[in-house]
Amino acid sequence: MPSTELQQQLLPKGFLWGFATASFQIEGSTGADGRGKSIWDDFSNTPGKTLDGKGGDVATDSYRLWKEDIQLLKSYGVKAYRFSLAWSRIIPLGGRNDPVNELGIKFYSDFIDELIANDIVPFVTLYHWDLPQALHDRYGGWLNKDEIVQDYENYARLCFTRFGDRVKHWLTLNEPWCIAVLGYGRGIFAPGRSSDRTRSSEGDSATEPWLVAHHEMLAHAHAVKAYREDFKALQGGQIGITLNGDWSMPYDDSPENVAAAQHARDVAIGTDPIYLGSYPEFMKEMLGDRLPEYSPEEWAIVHGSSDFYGMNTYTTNMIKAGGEDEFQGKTMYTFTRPDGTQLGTQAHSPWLQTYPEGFRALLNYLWKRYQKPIFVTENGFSVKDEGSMPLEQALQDTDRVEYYQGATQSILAAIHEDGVDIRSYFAWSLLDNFEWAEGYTTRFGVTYVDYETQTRYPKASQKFVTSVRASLSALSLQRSS
Ligand code: GBH
Repeated sequence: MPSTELQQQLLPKGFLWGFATASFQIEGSTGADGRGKSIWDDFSNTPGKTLDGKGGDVATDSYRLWKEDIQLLKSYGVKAYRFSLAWSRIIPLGGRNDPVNELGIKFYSDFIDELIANDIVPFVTLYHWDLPQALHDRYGGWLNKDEIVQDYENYARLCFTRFGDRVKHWLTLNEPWCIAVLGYGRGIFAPGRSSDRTRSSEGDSATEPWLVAHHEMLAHAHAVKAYREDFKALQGGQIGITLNGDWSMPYDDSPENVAAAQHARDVAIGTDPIYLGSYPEFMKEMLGDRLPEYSPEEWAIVHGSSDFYGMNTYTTNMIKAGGEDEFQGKTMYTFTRPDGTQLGTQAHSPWLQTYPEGFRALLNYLWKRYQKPIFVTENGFSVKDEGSMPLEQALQDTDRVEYYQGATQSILAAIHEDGVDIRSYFAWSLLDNFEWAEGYTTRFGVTYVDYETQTRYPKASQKFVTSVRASLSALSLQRSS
């Protein structure tokens, strides 16, 4: 192979690739070993809240099958595994004066040891949406700034103390936009608050999501401050936040739509406070006095509170100006081009189409705007109707293979042709699992889960991802030796 071509095949040294999951989506065993309820427990079992009426009581049964899951990861040859801790297993009632559950700590401690024994780097999310129910009941959870910031920091400190000798990669919060907007605005995720009274008897979609987002930023920033001041020197890890951010592309080149694409990004990927120390002008205009202000002391903690740029990204939207949806920056999203064709291959999830060029564009945008190393912490695809296919057919997940092919090319091009500093790639997900409001109807795994028997079957996409990564890593090794 000519050397330039070889060069383009390489992954940077130390690049972490693997799969991601989240506690509530896989663990099940919601009553085991002293775990307290999370806000998703009852919500997911409430009729009408999930598409198939199923909740997270069993999920992929991974609390019991954890050793099997680690063997699966091992057999896939991964370097790293991104998973989340269930706060209510560790502190069942959640608060800073509530009892700690040693059985919950032991579960995650053993899990981390077993990953390391199998040469898999643990990449840990502290919070992937499963707030202890007791904190919601006690003081309104994320709506209560003083309480949640202190309780979250206390929980984070406990995790650093008990796991930080072995965990060197921390994510504070997964997708704060989803927590705020889907949980307190659209009301489709727990705790399901919204102004829409057909959904919820309480809530105010005009104010609560922005308050929740503000409190999330502060909770995150206080946890990072605690880590940097009291743990980092000894433990030597990195800590940051991870955000959902899909690429937005103007629908056409009219000036309104070009401006709208930036507005969509300002709201959906609203990370300027953390990385630039200010709000985007557009958010100030759109929200006026509904946009919560940080005090100078708070700005000092929030600005710079992430060691890297953590990014979950799935798709690209074409953006038209107009409409009243503040959560999209008063723009309209579409996958239909002006000539009537579709942007890419439609997934089972209505919000998702394949468009690898958008992934590359997003990587470039983030690198130029924020100048931080990028950790891609989620990226994946749900094949249309996979949940209702016979097993043999579901295992031939060609659309997902093509999605990962495109993503791999985009990552390599961004690294080698565009000079973007990318440090990880985690495919979502290791397993089909509880897909929140969509229940089990939507499957994102590279491993098929038969929920009747909890048997795992590798799909074609797993074989693709594993073989492409294996050859890239082998080349990288040859080169560095
Ligand atoms: C991730 O979010 C989650 O981190 C993960 O837990 C989940 O399983 C995975 O995606 C697959 O869904 O039309 O207003 O309802 C991805 C980011 C942002 C994608 C919100 C869906 C729907 C917006 N998500 N989006 S809306």
